[in-house]
Amino acid sequence: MPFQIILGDITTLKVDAIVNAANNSLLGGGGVDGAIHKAAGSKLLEECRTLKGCATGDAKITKGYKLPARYVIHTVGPIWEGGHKKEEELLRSAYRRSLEVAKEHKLETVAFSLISSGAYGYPKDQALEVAVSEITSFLEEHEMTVFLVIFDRASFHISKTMVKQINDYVKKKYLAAEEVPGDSIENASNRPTSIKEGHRYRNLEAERRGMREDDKTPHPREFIIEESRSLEDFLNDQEDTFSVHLLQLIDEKGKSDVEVYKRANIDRKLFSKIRSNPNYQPSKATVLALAISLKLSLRETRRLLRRAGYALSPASRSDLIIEFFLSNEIYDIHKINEALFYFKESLLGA
Ligand code: AR6
Repeated sequence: MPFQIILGDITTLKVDAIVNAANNSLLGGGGVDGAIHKAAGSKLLEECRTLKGCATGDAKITKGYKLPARYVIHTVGPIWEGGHKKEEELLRSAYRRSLEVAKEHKLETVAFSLISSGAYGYPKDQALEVAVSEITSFLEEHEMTVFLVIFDRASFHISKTMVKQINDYVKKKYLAAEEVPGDSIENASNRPTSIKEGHRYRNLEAERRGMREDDKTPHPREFIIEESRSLEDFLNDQEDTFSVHLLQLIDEKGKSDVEVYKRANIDRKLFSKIRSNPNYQPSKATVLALAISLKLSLRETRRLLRRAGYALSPASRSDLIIEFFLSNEIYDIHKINEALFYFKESLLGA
């Protein structure tokens, strides 16, 4: 995966470079800066002294000394002063400059701490948003593997509204799967799920029965129609392999390969394996990442999953979280991965 959010201590990572949240003097401090200097040993401070400080929003590189990482990129994020002192611009610049320095040194794996989100007081959810958007937009143009290292899960924040919406959705779907008499979990996962999707099926039925479109009366036929279609799909699905079906979808959607693997957060090598091997067996996480990248509907996603021998289950919280995003047509893999990380589920991608 070109971009990954991981939990851990940045000083233990064996990568080409770790990015330090330093101050303008570059002479060490508390937080992650203190931890990095402690783990690297006094030679790091000696080299930092030769650098003559660093402006806020800029980045400078040193060797890693006793660290498992070969280099340390020292960047200085802004101190949060309420949001009207160009904090966002400066924080974006800190990420961008660090990545540019990494590129200049031909580094392939870089791990960032969440700059400014500790002693410098930048609100953690906003700091995360800036980090993800700057790193991922850089990765659209460059090949590199970038980790965003979260030190403790409790300090990982995503929007409260999003958390509530996901919780409500998961609860509703999970209970629905349990409550319908004679209904199996499998059938429940084939029902219309989002407001939009449910509405489309209701409209279909309303039309068939000569009713008004806004008639909200639930009708059992909705489910029967969906189920019988699924059987048809199932039989059709026996014809092509996952890879063949995926390539067809890419053509139909008019996307380029690069667009598809970048938006799926999977690396180029993996994508070319899938492309060149018609019998390639992907992981479920890869299939879902590709479905999101192609902006497939829930129904299309289920078909693609089936080609690879998988299904979405209403008994799996991770599947329901992904379903929440698909049914609401939110096709940003990084947003989905942030939510999965928040809920302690595995991330999508390779
Ligand atoms: N690994 C990964 N992340 C860590 C680690 C670690 N070992 N330790 C802390 N963090 P901060 P800032 C996280 O305060 O806000 C220093 O004194 C931490 O949970 O280190 O940019 C400098 O010298 C938080 O999310 O950096 C500056 O004076 C994130 O790293 C000032 O602090 C950043 O927190 C910079 O403040």
